[in-house]
Amino acid sequence: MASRFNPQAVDSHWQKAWKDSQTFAADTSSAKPKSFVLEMFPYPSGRIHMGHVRNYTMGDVLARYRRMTGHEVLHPMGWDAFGMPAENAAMEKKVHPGEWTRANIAAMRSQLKRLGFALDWTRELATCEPDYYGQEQALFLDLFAAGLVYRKESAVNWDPVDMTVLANEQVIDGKGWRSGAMVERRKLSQWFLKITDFADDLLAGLDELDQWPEKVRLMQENWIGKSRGLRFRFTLNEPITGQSQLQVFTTRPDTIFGASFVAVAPDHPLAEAVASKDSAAADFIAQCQAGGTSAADIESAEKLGFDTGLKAAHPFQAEWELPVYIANFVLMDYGTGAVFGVPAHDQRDLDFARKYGLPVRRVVADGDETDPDYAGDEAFSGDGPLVNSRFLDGMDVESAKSAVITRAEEEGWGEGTTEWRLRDWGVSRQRYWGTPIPIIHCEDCGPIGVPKDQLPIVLPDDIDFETPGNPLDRHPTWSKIDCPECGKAARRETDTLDTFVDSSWYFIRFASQPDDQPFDKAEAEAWLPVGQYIGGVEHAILHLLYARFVTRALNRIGRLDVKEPFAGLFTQGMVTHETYQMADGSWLSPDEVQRDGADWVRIEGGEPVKTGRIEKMSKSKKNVVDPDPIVDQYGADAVRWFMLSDSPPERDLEWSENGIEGAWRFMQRLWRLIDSDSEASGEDATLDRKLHQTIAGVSEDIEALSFNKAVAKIYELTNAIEKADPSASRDTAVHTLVRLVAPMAPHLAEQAWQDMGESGMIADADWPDADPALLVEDEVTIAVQINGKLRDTVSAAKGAPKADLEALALGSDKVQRQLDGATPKKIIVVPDRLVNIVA
Ligand code: ANZ
Ligand code: ZN
Repeated sequence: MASRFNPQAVDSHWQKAWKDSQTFAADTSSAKPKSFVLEMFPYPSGRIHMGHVRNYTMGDVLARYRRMTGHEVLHPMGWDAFGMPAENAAMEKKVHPGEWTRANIAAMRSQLKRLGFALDWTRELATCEPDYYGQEQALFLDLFAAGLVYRKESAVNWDPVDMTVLANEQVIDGKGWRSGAMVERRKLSQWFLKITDFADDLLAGLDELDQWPEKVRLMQENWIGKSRGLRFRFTLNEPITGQSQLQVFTTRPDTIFGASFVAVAPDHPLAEAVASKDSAAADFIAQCQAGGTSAADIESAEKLGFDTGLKAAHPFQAEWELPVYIANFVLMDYGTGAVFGVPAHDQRDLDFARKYGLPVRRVVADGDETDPDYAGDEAFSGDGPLVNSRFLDGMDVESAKSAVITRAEEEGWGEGTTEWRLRDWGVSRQRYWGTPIPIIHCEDCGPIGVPKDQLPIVLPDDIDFETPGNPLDRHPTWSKIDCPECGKAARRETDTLDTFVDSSWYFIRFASQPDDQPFDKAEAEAWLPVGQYIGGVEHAILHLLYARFVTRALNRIGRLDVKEPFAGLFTQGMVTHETYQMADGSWLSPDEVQRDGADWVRIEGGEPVKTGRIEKMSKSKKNVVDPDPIVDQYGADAVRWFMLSDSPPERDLEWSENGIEGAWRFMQRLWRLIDSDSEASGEDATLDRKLHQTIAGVSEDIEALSFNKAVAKIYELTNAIEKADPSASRDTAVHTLVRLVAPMAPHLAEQAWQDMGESGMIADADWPDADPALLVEDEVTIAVQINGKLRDTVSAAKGAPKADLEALALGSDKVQRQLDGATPKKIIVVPDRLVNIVA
């Protein structure tokens, strides 16, 4: 056995051995209990980064541990391969999105393979391949047939120069990212999935997800946003297009006596009616259409209004008239598209009221402050007793809400409602690199689903990326098709699906991937739900919600019995690194700098370098460390070890040269220890106990994903073995230690296992069992008190008789010094705990 661990030789040897024997291929027909371990699949951007390495290492440790504890494990990998970066690359580098994506996948796959992950590569999938997205089209058609897909007009970001629809992230400060033109809001007919049908169930289901972080459940709850509200009607002073009532929606009916205006959305029928007679109103509405469609764009835009001259009568006092505005911050597709404004208690309304000189009336007391005229510039949205509100005075906000709803219902001018923040999921994207929506538009038959025997609808390859806009729309022939029902010339849908659709069912396809359907029910259910899902907290809302929705939708149409896709969820912290900056503010990467005493300098040129904050690795700050050269230098196991050892997995991990070197040194220490296998005889009871406590502790820590704690226990055991004299116990401890580190440092463990003469691969070996008899401490610490004050502690055998403990306590030097010759009056002994001497 070589005395130095040489990962350059060992890593690739074992990676090949695992591959040749298909060690990690999951067998659905296995009788063992099944365990589905999944990390969020990566977007093929081109390179694996340290965040991936950390994420996949955690999942890998769990997957390998589960195998060793007798489970049949499914641990797959694939690629979330559609999306805009590929189209941007096509435009910038003149390379086809498919070519760019597939090259990236190849590069990242070989990077991942070098880390020795226990992955079932036979199930690898990429969402951009027809064998995946064709099955997604089949699922879409099933949901369409079940009435869970519909079409409606909805606003998009329109770039008037590039003549194209922009995604929200392509709108920067209200301007198109390429053209720099002011973006307009336009209406387009788009496809929606009925996630709101499941709002109640998605909310209720959160209660049962007890292996999810509380924080993520809360984020989902807020996103779904169930609230109680009131819809009610204001009577207008003059009817407009025959309507004398205007319906509004509020979640704060308690504030009704603080109302100072009513406002409608620019695309509300009332606004349109006013505009048809008043060109100033029409101009104002046109002005509102500029700017992005995202909630953030609307939130940050200046609050603008147009006074229609109409008046609305207060529901509790008809002579109290409120002006009716058209306002840019009111959205047509929320509530009723009309609101009443309460400036003292809503910041938006306050900004608006200050701008247009409207009254600001306080109706909820803020501590001692009850003055009806509010002069400040911060709205108070907290709780407090109602004031200046007639019959509501003195009530808290909740009771006042109920009181107003009750009155509205009794008097017939409004109804209490349950409102959801959750909207239906708009899945149409006017882009090329995505799943084509399998719909055909016929003038006579309307939109109809593509017959399933025509799937997959494959993306055309001959695409021109020179002109902006949706290439599918411009393609000369692709969209031309005859109507499958009447045979008339018709047109294919040229929108593609939001890439979140691709990632909302990939875990099912991992579990079962037949050629002729999206998945086989029984086979998928053999694995689902995913036992442990691991990924970044940036996906805590949308991805997880969409996956939960799609699973429920498949359940409703009878394709699956499970409803929740992920039983356990873990969100890991980020990998961070110090940043380095030159005097002129430009960033330097870690390999461009070096230490000079206590300072840092640029390697080339020697200029002084300022070290900046520790931040998430990012290209813009150049503080990225590429895994490849690190693996070259230290081997996969040291990298994996460092990823696990330094911080709790939910916290950020700071990448450091010292850290990786420490991990490397520990690999060498382990190796030397294994090399010291002595074939000695004799027992070492202390070491036996330490070993079994470590087995129990490491098992518990891995189950809880507390990898850093498991690592700390392995360090302790290693120290204990190093200090112990040769014995049979010591040899057992070394052999067992190899099994304990196998999930974390699998290459070293395989090599050691073989060199120690064990048979088979350690990946297939059993996890060691902890002997319960050795887990009990048989030494206890006894507190020795004099007159109730702690004076000393002594160790004694567990269960030692009272007389022995008394003798031990009196034998203590400290106790004798304190007693100073006095005879104790009484001695109280609590077995295994304490001795109190009364003097
Ligand atoms: C009066 C009021 C007083 C309101 C107050 C808030 C605070 P959430 O809770 O997020 O659901 N609103 C209603 N429909 C709207 C629309 N289409 N566009 C913009 N704003 C709209 O928000 C509900 C509140 O948002 C409603 O309650 C309404 O303003 C406003 F102190 O009514 B509130
Ligand atoms: Zn037709």
